[in-house]
Amino acid sequence: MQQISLKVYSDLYEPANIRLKKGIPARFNIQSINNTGCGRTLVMPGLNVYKELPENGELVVEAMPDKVGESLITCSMGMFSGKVIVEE
Ligand SMILES: [Cu+2]
Repeated sequence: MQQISLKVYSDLYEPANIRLKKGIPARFNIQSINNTGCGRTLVMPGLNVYKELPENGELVVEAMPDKVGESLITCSMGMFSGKVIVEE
């Protein structure tokens, strides 16, 4: 299991770039911090993640990176950009 700590604010992700190994389940330990807008919807299309976050709070999301390449971390409208980079 790959463990990733991800902080989500209203309009940014920290870290903005997340590197994952292909084929190993990823557990995102997410901290949502003063997150009041559309950024409360966390979307990682490359990992099939679509999750509503609380304004403040913690949440665990698990996903399987099964395809090498880059995809976005973004809101429901595709506004804010982080990146998921899956490597062999
Ligand atoms: Cu948005």
